[in-house]
Amino acid sequence: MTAQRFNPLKADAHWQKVWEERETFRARDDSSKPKAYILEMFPYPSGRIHMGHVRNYTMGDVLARYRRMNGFEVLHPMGWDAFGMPAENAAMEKKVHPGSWTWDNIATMRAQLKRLGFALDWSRELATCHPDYYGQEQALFLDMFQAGLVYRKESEVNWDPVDMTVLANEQVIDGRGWRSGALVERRKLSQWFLKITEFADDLLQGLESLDRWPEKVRLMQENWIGKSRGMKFRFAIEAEKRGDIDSIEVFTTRPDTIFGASFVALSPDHPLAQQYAARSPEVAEFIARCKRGGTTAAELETAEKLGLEIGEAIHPLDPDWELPVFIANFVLMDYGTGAIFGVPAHDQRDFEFATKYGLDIRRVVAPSAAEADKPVTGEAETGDGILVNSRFLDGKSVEAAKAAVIARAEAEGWGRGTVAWRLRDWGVSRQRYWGTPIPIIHCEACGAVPVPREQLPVVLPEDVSFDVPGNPLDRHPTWKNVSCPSCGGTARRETDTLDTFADSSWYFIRFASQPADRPFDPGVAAHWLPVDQYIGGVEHAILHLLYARFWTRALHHMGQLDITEPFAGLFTQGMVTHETYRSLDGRWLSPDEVEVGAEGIIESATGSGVETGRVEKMSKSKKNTVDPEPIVEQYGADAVRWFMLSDSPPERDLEWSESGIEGAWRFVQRLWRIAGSASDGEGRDDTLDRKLHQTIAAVGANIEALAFNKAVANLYELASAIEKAAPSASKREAALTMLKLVAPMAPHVAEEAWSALGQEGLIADSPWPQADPALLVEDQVTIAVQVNGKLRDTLTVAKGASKEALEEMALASEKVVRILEGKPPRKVIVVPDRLVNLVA
Ligand code: ANZ
Ligand code: ZN
Repeated sequence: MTAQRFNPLKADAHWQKVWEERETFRARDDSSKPKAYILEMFPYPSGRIHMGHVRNYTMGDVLARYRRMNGFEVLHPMGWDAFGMPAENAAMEKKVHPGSWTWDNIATMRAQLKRLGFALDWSRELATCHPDYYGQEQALFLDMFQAGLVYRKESEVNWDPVDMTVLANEQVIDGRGWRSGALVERRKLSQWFLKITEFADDLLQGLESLDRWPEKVRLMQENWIGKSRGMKFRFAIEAEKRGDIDSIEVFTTRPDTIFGASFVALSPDHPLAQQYAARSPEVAEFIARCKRGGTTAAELETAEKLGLEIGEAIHPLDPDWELPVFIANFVLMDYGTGAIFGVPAHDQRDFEFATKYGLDIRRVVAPSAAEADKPVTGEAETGDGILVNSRFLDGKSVEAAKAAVIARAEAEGWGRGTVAWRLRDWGVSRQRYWGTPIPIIHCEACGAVPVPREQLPVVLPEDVSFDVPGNPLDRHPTWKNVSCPSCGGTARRETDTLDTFADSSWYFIRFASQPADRPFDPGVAAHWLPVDQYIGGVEHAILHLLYARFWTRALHHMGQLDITEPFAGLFTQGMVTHETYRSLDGRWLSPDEVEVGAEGIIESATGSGVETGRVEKMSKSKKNTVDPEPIVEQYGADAVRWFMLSDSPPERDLEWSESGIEGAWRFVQRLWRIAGSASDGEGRDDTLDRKLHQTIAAVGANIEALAFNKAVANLYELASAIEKAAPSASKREAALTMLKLVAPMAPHVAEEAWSALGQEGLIADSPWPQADPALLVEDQVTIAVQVNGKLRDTLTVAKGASKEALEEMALASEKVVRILEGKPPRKVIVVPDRLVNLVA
């Protein structure tokens, strides 16, 4: 090797070109090798690649390259989750078309990813905003429509009266529109829904088979689906105040607490509440007041409890027991029956409500019968125990009491045991431009008519403007007004677009197979799926994964796929963090704006002191991001990749530091020097041979376990061992093999050194080295040889030597022979790998 230093600027570009020209990472559908599908969550093209992407894609890349070297045909694709609101916001702010903004970003980010040398099959690149993709999504939507998995229903949305637009929940901040600041209203709109609830049980059951998913993600999914067993029953309304309402049906998961009831409450959206409102302006005003706050479950959880008493109900187990009936803001309409009975002693929301309105707080569950009369104070008691103050239930366990109440209600006919799900059907309608148009045409005469297949894709019109608020599709005359495909009459195109989560619910199938004329080829998709290893952020642990699991099941249900679980293995990586800096007057400063001065960190522009803040997730708002691009230019792709893998376990946060990247750069240079020093030598070096083979085994096992930081540590040790060793055939072999072991992580320096050493072919194409099992055992141990408990000699033997062998060697020791004076010992005690004691 001639060059003293490894030059990443030259080498990176060279090898990236070679891989591209040779199509090294192209996945072949017809390969006879076993398949491995490695996928990282595809990025949103927001503008530039950030460190989180670099970390995520580096991990997937190591695994992909490793699997390839192990004889797998690897599918490792990349694409763009390209629809969504930021593009429309950019359109409004910067007066650019959302499409050109998005495509420019994709071009930038694609180049940035290529610069990192990822082993991706770029021939399969896709962008969800391309008609080739979303047109096929429209076809799948129509398949689901025909299979009865799609329906339309009136549903409430957040309406910004100033921007005249529907807002997502996260765009409502303290009840106001995030952009306009106007008080948000609730409006009813006809919206499209996908029937995810039809698969609720199956989505829950399926979690059990996902043994390569993090436990916490499975639990999050389980809670989101939220299966709860309970009971539905009716409270009769007291006759005098009844009007035309004679009973209220409630849902409970705690029928055991029925004797702890102190009130009944209706959701403000409950039809009965509306009936009361029609009769009473006071009720109508109260309902309007409830709706002014947010109405999501999370908002209600923290909002002040509000109630208005409207009547009296009769306890189903005691005709003389009357309970007040309220309309209460914390009762949701879309859960259970939209009505509850409140048990303040054992439910925190009910406790707060009862405290505010002076209602009874009666204990019905206690740790023991002796504590039956202990008051419940401070907060509700939700723990387990036995029933007290509960008539025929007294003394029963909670579970037994639940069963007893359900049995009695069913026998007497006033209630029944049920199952309730937290999971709601998936509302996919978005009143936005930059999304997949829903392929439906509305006709006065025929209703909702699917766009005929041969007319797909329904392409987004290009000539739109964002100068006026609202959805530009809604005011586009030629796009919107069409004739009915069924009767030919005047009709209008659906102007809602699909939630972008729909786009990411099947992209992994399209990566596996992307014919021009249909969404995918079932045979080819079946070959690649499921994804063997999926890697991404834990922020997608619920919705994205659930929707993708649902979509896969829907396709299975329609006979298009043979699997129900899309991701056999899931890994959620930690975040990339960085110190934060603030000027003395409180401005956040970016790492580029500060430098180390004589007396600590200073602001470069002003020279004044800087307060160093906490280490936090890199974010634009805290200005603690580090742009990967200049770092890659300065240190090269391998150093960046190496640092992303080396410093912390992949599931934990990684703190970006200048010293860390410098250390990685030095190690890349060291690899180069070690490779260069592997001159021809003679003879074997047993210690180095063992170290090498142990490293081969350890690096492989650690990559398989995604413990990349441990694999890196193994390689540091090997590097030191090689540097220390004297020239030998072993040393040369170790240096060459080390290049293969680092190739998945630092592929450019590995290729460059491999070729400089005159090796055949690409290292990326080389087989992964095999560890020799004979060299894996910890080589030698020192055995103490004692005579009558006194140390007389030591033996260096192979680890695991048999008792007989040890005894024989001890007796052959010259020193022992001398002490025993040739006589055989009376007794021999052998502790393998430790000692031999001879009793004379
Ligand atoms: C009586 C009771 C007593 C309750 C008690 C809880 C504790 P999970 O377990 O999450 O399914 N609930 C029912 N429908 C509701 C709605 N539409 N809006 C708000 N709350 C509702 O929650 C079920 C429990 O939440 C139900 O059981 C009901 O209160 C309440 F010690 O009934 B429970
Ligand atoms: Zn028609």
